[in-house]
Amino acid sequence: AVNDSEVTPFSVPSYACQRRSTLENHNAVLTDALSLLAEKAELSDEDGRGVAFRRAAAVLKALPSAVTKMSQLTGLPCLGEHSLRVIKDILENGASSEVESTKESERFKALKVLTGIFGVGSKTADRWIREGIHNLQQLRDSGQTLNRAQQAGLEHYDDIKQPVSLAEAEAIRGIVGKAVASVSSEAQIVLTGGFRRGKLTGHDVDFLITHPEEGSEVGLMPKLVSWLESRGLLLYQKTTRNSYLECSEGPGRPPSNIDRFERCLSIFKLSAGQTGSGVQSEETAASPSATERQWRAVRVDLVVSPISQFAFALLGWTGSKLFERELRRWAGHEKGMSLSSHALYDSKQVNGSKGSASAMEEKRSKLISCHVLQGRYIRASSEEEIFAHLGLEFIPPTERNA
Ligand code: TTP
Ligand code: MN
Ligand code: MN
Ligand code: MN
Repeated sequence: AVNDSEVTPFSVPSYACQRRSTLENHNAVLTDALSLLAEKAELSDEDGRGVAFRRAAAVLKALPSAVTKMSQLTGLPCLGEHSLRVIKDILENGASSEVESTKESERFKALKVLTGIFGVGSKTADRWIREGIHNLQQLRDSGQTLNRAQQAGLEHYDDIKQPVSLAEAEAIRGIVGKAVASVSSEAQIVLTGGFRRGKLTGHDVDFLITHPEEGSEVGLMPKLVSWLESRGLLLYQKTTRNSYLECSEGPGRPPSNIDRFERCLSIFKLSAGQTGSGVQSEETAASPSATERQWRAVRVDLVVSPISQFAFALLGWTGSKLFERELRRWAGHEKGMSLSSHALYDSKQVNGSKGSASAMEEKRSKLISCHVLQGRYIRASSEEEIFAHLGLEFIPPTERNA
């Protein structure tokens, strides 16, 4: 055994967007525990705490080998008192009491089941739990009014909770690609989300669609949805139109974190024949009916972006969610810039002056910029350019699995 004085502490940069996070994880037991606590916090509307656990988990994911001693963690960023306590518990006792009791908690289990229904968020789930609804049967029996998304979510619950395989994602890529080509000969489509990061399974399939000629992307989504619907390929869809130019403060407003692209959240009907093999193998079938019928339901997200915003949209929709959050935090805190899935805005370049503005000046310029464009928008036509503008080394999609 190595004694503590010989232990070399690990070292990683503070922001996840400064690190290369592959899918390889030498600390899965620890990161699973911290992720579960993050999930509990998020389901309890404690977002700050959730992010803290997500950041701690991401730091452990980035380590080159398994943590065996607390002393190896000295000096690592983002490991708060609470996360360290959980890690220590696991290293010393093989498990964290807090994690174990969370897993057993009726409230946590109910929140997981209910928010697992497409269209149900933590607020709705919480209300239902307070009304005594803890599972799907109780929800069905309750006579609760469900919106269209929730009805579809409940109906296809077993299929949707089943992970989507890469083969299924590729099959859907083929179908959506054909649909896009049919409605516009020049429109382009890319697979984004977890599959672009090299994941072999996902909870859904994400696509970004654009057109090489600015403005020609307008109207693509309704045509695409009609094409798919007329062929019976959609079990559910809800399209939200682009609202980027509707911000009350006008175009001078620095971009917010919420993106406003035209998007379609859908549930696809994927036939067994389309994946080239059976939809589900006998062993993994959720229910007999899932093998008898020759199709399964798959969540698919479609987003349309104008070409001028494509690089930002691609970066924003590739994830991971924590990587995105860290990019925006880096931009804001370290560079005085504001990054969204639409644009990069340099708020410190007021009247052409360079150098870092004081906090007061920055606050003032942000207030003014609601009315007059003070900073400047930075153009970029590739992800590489965006990283360069942010003063970051380029991290390819497969290394954004923070
Ligand atoms: P998700 O599809 O939720 O996540 P994922 O693809 O990384 O993981 P999974 O395999 O479980 O599907 O989101 C993909 C990316 O899209 C994520 O980086 C954040 C981004 N995104 C937005 O920008 N706006 C949104 O409203 C949503 C839901 C996601
Ligand atoms: Mn390794
Ligand atoms: Mn996804
Ligand atoms: Mn998605």
